Amino acid sequence: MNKYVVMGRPRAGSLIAEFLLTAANVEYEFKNISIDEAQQEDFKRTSPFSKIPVLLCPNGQTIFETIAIVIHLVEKFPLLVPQSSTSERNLLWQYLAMIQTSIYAGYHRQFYSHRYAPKDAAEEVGILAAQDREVAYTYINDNLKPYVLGKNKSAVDFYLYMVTRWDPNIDQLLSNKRNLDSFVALMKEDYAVKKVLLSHKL
Ligand SMILES: N[C@@H](CCC(=O)N[C@@H](CS)C(=O)NCC(=O)O)C(=O)O
Repeated sequence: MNKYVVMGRPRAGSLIAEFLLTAANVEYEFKNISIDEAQQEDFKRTSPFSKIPVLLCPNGQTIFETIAIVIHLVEKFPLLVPQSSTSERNLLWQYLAMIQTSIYAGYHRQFYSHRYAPKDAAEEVGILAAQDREVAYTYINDNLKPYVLGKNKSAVDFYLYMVTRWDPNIDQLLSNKRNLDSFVALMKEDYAVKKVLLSHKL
């Protein structure tokens, strides 16, 4: 059988696909896509905004957009999530959506502010994005027990851990968020996290 191929870059959003495949004990290949390669017409036919991650499935289908990749993987490998039609499952989707729109996209709005507003307003866009992120992180921190869905680790924990890795000032972020601080420490010890980060020498 063909293997999954995760197209991405070592520190980037492709980590979530690698964490989930590793947690599900599924072999995959990692294909590095440089910024230049992502701009090529060939890659744009697969991912129109030149973004990674892209997941190439064993049947040849490619999937872009992180949330779509996560949904594909949790449907394929149900051990990564609570059963369907449970209240935990509803919370899984809620937190995935929240992390995607407020935190993941928030980092993007801050680090690439010039893409979202004219020069004279770009800095303000970054500040607003950072404020939104703080609201999301504070809410998540208040509800962590010790994982996002309670006592059982699930796919959304890997997602949350991945985005915290991008914070420009992680010490400051965690300084007033005790639960999030403990969560990050727990996730650093996770088997899949350690294996994937080691594979990239991170
Ligand atoms: N909505 C996309 C966003 C993906 C994204 O922003 N990827 C970043 C790397 S983590 C990227 O490719 N950035 C290059 C660029 O924006 O040109 C998703 O969720 O997959």
